[in-house]
Amino acid sequence: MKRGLVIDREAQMIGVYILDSGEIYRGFPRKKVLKKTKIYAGDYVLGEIVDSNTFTIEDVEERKNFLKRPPVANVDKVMIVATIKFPDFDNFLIDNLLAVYEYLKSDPIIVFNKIDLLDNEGLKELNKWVDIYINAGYDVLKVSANTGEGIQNLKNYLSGTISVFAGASGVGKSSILSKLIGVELETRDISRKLKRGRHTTTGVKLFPFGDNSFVGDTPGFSNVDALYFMDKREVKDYFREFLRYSCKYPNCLHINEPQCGVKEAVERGEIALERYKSYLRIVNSGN
Ligand SMILES: Nc1nc2c(ncn2[C@@H]2O[C@H](COP(=O)(O)OP(=O)(O)OP(=O)(O)O)[C@@H](O)[C@H]2O)c(=O)[nH]1
Ligand SMILES: [Mg+2]
Ligand SMILES: [Zn+2]
Repeated sequence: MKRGLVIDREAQMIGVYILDSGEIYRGFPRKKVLKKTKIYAGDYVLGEIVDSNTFTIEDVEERKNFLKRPPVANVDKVMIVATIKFPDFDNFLIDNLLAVYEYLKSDPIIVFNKIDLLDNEGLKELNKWVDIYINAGYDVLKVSANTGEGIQNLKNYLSGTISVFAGASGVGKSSILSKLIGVELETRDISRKLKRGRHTTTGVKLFPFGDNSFVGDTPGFSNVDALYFMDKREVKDYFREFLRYSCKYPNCLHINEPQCGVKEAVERGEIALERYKSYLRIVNSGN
């Protein structure tokens, strides 16, 4: 049997990318498969090529995660795109997105875009936030979709992964997507075979690029409230840097409790005050 990745999922359409050859087929799941599970973009499937267009899906591998927004399985990285200017940086939104995607068992990273627009003051601001998020334990990349700066580095970073975008409107998600895949889209019409029977664009497509890397075309959350997903007592578990400290009380919410390792770390400057303020704002919004 051959192993493939579902890269196009929409209505009755299943596009399967064969992992060792890069060929694309239309997938038809056996009845026994449909009985067992739905099929999503990002699913790894096993099956047989039966003719030049058709791949019968005999099995779907267990998923490591599933994002509902967008509906993609096995997401390795969520690129949370942000800008310092145009639009202004919104750290509270970023902190919510980081918590939510971590909660959804994907690995969020931060991609600062539009660095071409920054003057010296803007660059200082950028570096301040980069330090804060690196210290918190997140990977941070700096790019410009306009000049192409940092794009090759981003490609290398994403090599071999399935990734999707999230982040506010206007930060440049679509622009980065076309930079990542642009050339290949022109030279290789990956969706030609799959277009027959396409209806409205409610589905998700994963675009192959680089070295067995795939990126989703449908962005996830542009705005999100962590308490929509989790109880306020759980939020602390999704601020990565908090997990390095221990407190007198195992259920410490790091608010008013005595001998709180997290508050002490904030006082010592080891945890950024900006992050801690976001945490309090999330937790206090849930009363
Ligand atoms: N100067 C500069 N402009 C950029 C850059 N990236 C994107 N833009 C511009 O920013 C605007 C918004 O970019 P999009 O890629 O549409 O942003 P988006 O995140 O997809 O926005 P939504 O689809 O509304 O969520 C466009 O006018 C882009 O040309 C960049 O690196 N530098
Ligand atoms: Mg867009
Ligand atoms: Zn505490």
